Amino acid sequence: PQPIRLTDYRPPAFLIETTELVFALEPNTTRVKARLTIRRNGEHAEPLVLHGERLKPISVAVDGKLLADSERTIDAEYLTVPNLPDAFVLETEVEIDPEANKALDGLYMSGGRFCTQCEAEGFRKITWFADRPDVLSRFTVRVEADKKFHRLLSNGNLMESGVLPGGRHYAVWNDPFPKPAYLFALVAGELDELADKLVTMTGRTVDLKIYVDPGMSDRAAYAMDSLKRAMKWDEEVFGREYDLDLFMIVAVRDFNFGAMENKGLNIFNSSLLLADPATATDLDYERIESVVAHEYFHNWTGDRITCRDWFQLCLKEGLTVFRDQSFSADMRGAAVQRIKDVKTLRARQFSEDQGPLSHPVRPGSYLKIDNFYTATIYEKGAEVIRMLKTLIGDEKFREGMDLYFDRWDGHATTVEEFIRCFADVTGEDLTDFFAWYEQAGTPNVTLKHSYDADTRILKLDLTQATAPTPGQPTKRALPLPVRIGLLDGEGRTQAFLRDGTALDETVVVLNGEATSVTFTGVDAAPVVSALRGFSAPVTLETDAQAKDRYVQLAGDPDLFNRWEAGQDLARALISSRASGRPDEVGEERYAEALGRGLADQAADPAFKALLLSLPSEADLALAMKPADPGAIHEAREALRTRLALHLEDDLKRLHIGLQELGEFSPDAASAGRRALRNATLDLLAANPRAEVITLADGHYRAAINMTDAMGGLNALMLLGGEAFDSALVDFYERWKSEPLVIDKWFALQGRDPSDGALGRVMGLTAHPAFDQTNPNRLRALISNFAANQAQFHDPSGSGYRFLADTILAVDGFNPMTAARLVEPLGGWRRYTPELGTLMKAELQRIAATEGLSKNVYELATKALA
Ligand code: HT7
Ligand code: ZN
Repeated sequence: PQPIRLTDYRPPAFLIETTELVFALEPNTTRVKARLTIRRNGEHAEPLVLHGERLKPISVAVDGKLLADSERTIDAEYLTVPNLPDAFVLETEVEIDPEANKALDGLYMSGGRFCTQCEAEGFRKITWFADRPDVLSRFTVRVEADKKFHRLLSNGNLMESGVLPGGRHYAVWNDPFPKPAYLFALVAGELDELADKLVTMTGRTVDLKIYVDPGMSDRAAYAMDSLKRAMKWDEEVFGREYDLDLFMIVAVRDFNFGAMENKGLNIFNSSLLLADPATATDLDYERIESVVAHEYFHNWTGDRITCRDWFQLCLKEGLTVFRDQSFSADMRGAAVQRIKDVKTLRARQFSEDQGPLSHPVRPGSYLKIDNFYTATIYEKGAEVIRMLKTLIGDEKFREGMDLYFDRWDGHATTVEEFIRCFADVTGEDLTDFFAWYEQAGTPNVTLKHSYDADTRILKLDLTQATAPTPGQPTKRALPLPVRIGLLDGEGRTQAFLRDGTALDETVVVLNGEATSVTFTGVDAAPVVSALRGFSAPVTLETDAQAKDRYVQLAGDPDLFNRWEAGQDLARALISSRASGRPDEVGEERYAEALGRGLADQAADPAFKALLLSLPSEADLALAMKPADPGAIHEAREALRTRLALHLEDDLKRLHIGLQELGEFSPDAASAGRRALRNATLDLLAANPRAEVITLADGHYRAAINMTDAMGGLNALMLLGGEAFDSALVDFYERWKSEPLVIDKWFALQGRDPSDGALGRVMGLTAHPAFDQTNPNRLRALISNFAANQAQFHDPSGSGYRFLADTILAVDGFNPMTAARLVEPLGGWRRYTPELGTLMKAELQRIAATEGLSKNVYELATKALA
């Protein structure tokens, strides 16, 4: 297959001004009629070429005249019509089979309902169309179906509805905003409605409706509350008001991704919408809040202003992640939110950047765009916006955003044009900054300090270098904002002078390969607190000593760096152990420092919970070259055991003291207390004894919400044995009619680090509740197993073989989801030669399989290159 390249971009040959669709819905034989008013774009004599896949042609007519077979060509990917006038009406009719569509792309059925997923290229499986984001059209959609499909929904405003002969009914929807086809949506089926209203900043009343499985509307209350908060926040922080009179969200069980921002009709994976205390954890609540906000924010950053082509994906995704992270920071506390965001960035994006699939935030080529919904586009894309804001300041950032909304509303645009708005409002040349979009890889920054007590001068020397990535052997220096503050030996903030100005904190811009900066008036030998708030997405090496890290861990006012100091210390201790040189004195000292952190009355419980959790095994594997997952697991567990022993009394005290007495509330403070209580139990489980088993079992059985039930079950899993087996049975029996809860049951077993995990996981694939056509269930078991470092990387290679077999099986019906499973094998070069060879062999087997989808082929071959 030939790659698609950014440099090959050409404006569309034809524009589609209006699109009228008529859907006659039937599960196996849906008829789709399209009436498109089309205009030639510029002077040329090219034929009209529309995308269309898996469509059964019924008819094609131009200006009312049916075309003979000889007047048009239809192949597996396109409809081509030559010799057309400059403006004309194209009418087509096709038949499709939604029930047979297990790829969940285009129009398909989920739980007996019709629904759509059109981003990125699903619309072409519904009808012939210019399925590219720069063709914006005004849509009118008539949906007809049997009355048992009670709700008939599409984008925009409801214009008309009524009854048809033969037990059928219809609804007509009009979306006044021109949109690309990827934002089209249709849903039909039996759904309950949760309704609310919101008065916007200009006093307009908007109807808000969330549609869910019958009987589930109570579980949409938190999503509705999140939506209203997000709408108000976007008005207050970005000045953006909702534009239609109706905003709808629908939850579906079968969905390849988290959610989708279709104009006025968002479609959500039910796991990111439905919540009540009994069935959802605090993490579910947190995600619901952030994803509801994310999809809503797309209304301006994605729908009103969209991407010119798919290479510009970060234009909407990176920016919208930045917006949802800012919203969550305002809702839940900036420091804790930032720590969680950086943990995600490191776990997903840094590992992507260290492997063969490393790519720039704006890639230059692809085979299947579905493969580029990556952590680099999303998470690193958000980091780039965050740095831009740090570099130009809050006010100029808002001015630039306002200009962007004014200038590009109603258009499809590019990342260059986005950055140009900030260059225009600041008068700065942002050419160097733009390189962040084009260069792949994680810069490594070094910082060295020298302090002269006599002159009270501190000199900081910073350098940066980025290792080569596939296709980019040489790298340039990028403009990097490094936020810095100073502490004294007691952990107190030290003021200093920079260019004569007294400061507590400053941003040093590393704008080349190396830079030096001098601070004067530094009274005492400083502890340098650098890269505060993780001000740039880099790895940082400093000349700080362990004693400096302890000063920071005890009281760096920058909570990100306080947490980071603990992680750095833990990383060093675990890697010493993993390489056979345990530092027992250091481990005791670390345990004591954590004990002081736990006792700090001023600290937020959510922060303490983060402090207690050690760097993940995947995170540690990134730092160990070559990575030995077995050794990392053992070393990390040994440190956990030491902490559990040393902190036993504190942990038990907290576990009792944090027990919830009142009613469940999903707010951040309550969630933080539950997180801390569950973290104490998790750590206690590292020192297995009958007493701890009783504690975990009691925790599980007394739980009155899902967060605590999962906390108890997780601890029992770590402890193993009969108590765990019986809790697993109990959990299944209790929740077997709740698919979202049973996903958790599968996920937990996928994560089980004890020996024999693969056999159990394979056994679970034969469980009556396992269904590989449902992405949530598939990922719950398989992706969690592939992230289970100790067991997936079993030296026999059986874990790799199992994953490859699963990828090949799923590729037969859902290539997009199959491709997302390839990534755990992609990092084969980072592991010990024995493991790497076995991983590579499975990738080779996948790549050599006949009939592979483009999705899996692209990732497997790139991983091997
Ligand atoms: N913009 C949405 C992306 C998405 C998607 C992409 C590929 C295949 C299926 C998909 N479903 C949704 C979601 C978002 O980022 O907001
Ligand atoms: Zn998005």
